Amino acid sequence: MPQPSAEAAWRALDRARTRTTALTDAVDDADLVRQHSPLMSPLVWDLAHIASQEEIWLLRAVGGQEPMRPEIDDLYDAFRHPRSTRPQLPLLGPAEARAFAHDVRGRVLDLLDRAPADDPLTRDAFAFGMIAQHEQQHDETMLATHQLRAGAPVIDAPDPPGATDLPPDEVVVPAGPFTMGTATHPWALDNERPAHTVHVGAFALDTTPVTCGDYLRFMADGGYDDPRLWSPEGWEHRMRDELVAPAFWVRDGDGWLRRRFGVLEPVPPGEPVVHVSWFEADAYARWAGRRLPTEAEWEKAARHDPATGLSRTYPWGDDEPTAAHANLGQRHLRPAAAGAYAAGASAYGVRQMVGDVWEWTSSDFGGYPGFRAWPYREYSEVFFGPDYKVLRGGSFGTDAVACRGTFRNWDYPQRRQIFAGFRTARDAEPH
Ligand code: AVJ
Ligand code: FE
Repeated sequence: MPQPSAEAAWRALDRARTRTTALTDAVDDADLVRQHSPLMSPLVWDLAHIASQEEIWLLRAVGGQEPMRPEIDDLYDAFRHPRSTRPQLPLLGPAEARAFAHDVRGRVLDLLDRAPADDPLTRDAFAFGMIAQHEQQHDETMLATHQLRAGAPVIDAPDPPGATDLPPDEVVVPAGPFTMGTATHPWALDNERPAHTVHVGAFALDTTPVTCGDYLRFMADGGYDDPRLWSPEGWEHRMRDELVAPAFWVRDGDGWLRRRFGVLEPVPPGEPVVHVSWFEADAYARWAGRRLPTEAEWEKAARHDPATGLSRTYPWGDDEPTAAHANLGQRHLRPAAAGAYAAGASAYGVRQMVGDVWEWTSSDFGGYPGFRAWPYREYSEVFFGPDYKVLRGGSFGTDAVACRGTFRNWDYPQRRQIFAGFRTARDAEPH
């Protein structure tokens, strides 16, 4: 299997730690150990869990070292303790967690420094890339925890670029095969492999994610009050949780405001809607006379280049994402307006597939034909089945190292705390 270079892996680890430090230093110790929502861990758990996974996969598995603190393994095993119960555990305190993370990273540096270029270590560079992605995934989770915390703002970022031009509402992707997944991307995780050919029927896809303005029309048209627009489970969820708007929206007279990282602001009509569940996205699509795209449709529209017949790494090609391509990496703390990032368009002219908001697809999470769990079943395989829906494309809170045209995320269809939005599709006549 192709390997990321050890140097690239090191840069990615370093960038992840800068972000972890910023997210955990932004709040005081009381806030670090507090549980801001039963859906989330205290931030101090994420911090020590990041270090614990790094110790297990880099120092023990790659470096052959003895466990540093075997007695804490259990506390940071995500499968032993659900998020809601983590505050009750005898967790490392803020100072201890920071010291543990610092110690582990120091030893990882030593390991890399001592390894000659042809050492098996550099052949194991995938493990370093996997751990960099793991830390960044938890950084995005910690960013979602920041969004859930009450109180004055503690993080800030400049606004993203605006829309340049509005593309046509939808594009048609003709029927035909494309290559889904990857056999060669050095950072790809097990669920992105192997590459395989999928035949996709003709479909039309929104060129941008659904905006808050679009979503307000669904709300104003009684979308939340019409059970015919919802799946049975979705309607149950809407009734039980008394949903009337996306998460973090606050009524303001006849209109709506939204709370974003501690700031109350008008709902921006031109910006992709975020913090909606799969059930809400599904109901909106039905209201619009459309449907959510399947995962294969999403990936074909993002990656397939009809001129070459090949699948690209990113919608725009194989170049690494820059600030001109996509809203990634917590450079901004909100999605960019629909119609931004013309340079990030796919071969079919679809915009903002990578970055801005995770996009719900209609597909359940499963393994591709020939899937092999690697290096551990608990990364993906244990989640396969009808309980989880696939999300694609990454959000403004996703780092580039954990985002590409093949990257797959998944969550329960009722979840709204993640940075998730959607776009819609419809069947198209074959020509
Ligand atoms: C891929 C985002 C669903 O956060 O549960 C973190 C990533 N896996 N630690 C998650 C993950 C193990 C995972 N998601
Ligand atoms: Fe984890």
